[in-house]
Amino acid sequence: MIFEILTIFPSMFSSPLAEGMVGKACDRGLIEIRVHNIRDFAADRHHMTDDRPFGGGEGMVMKPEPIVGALRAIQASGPAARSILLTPRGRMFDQETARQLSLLPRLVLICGRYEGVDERVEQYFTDDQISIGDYVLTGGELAAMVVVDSVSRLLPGVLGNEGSALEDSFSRPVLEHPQYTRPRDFEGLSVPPVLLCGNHETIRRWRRGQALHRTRTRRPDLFARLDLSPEDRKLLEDSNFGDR
Ligand code: 9D3
Repeated sequence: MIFEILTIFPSMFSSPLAEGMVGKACDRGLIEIRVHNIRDFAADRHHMTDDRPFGGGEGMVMKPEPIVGALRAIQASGPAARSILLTPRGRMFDQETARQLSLLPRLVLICGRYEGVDERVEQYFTDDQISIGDYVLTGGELAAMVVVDSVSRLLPGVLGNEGSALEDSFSRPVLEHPQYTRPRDFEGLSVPPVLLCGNHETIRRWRRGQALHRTRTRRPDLFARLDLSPEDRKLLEDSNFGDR
């Protein structure tokens, strides 16, 4: 899959996308991340990418010409690409959107800065608008990295373990059970003895109970939508969750 990123801060993308699983996926040619500087597509003498808002008001707005110029250059350079504007006014990004995007051959991510992008870009030159959550960032760059990261790990061959992407929470709407590793005693804090008992069925039930309990207390919104099995109900009733 090819990601085409439009930004006025290209260097923001070098390290985060060069490390870990995404970096490995680039090395192995499973994904390609092409970062384009919007400033390179500004035709004026000063390579201006922003200007004052018509009608007055605080801050600056990103000009349409450089962004649309970059979009046209990208569209001419290969197969049709879906273009998405990262904006606080977009629909909220979620795992289902990540899954849908992972089916595309090429994706353009446009990162806004300042107060935003000229409305005509959003309306006439992008296919979709996405926000990553209800909090205020300084621009779309971090949001674009979130999209690249979450979409990349869904692509065939990117995760070592092909099954684990499907198993993650938010694919199934239940939070994960707690995890422990060595040492068995960390500064007087012990590992739940059930995990050392060796009975896989007992461990499976304990984990399921923990996962359901956590979902109920931390994410009541997800819990309300769960379709609980008779065993699930029994686990929630019978277990003693020493609540923190
Ligand atoms: C005063 C109104 N602000 C909207 C909440 C203006 C504004 C703030 C921050 C306009 C743009 C930005 C920069 N943010 C993004 O470009 C952005 C974003 C975000 O701030 N939160 C969550 N997702 C995203 S995606 C792009």
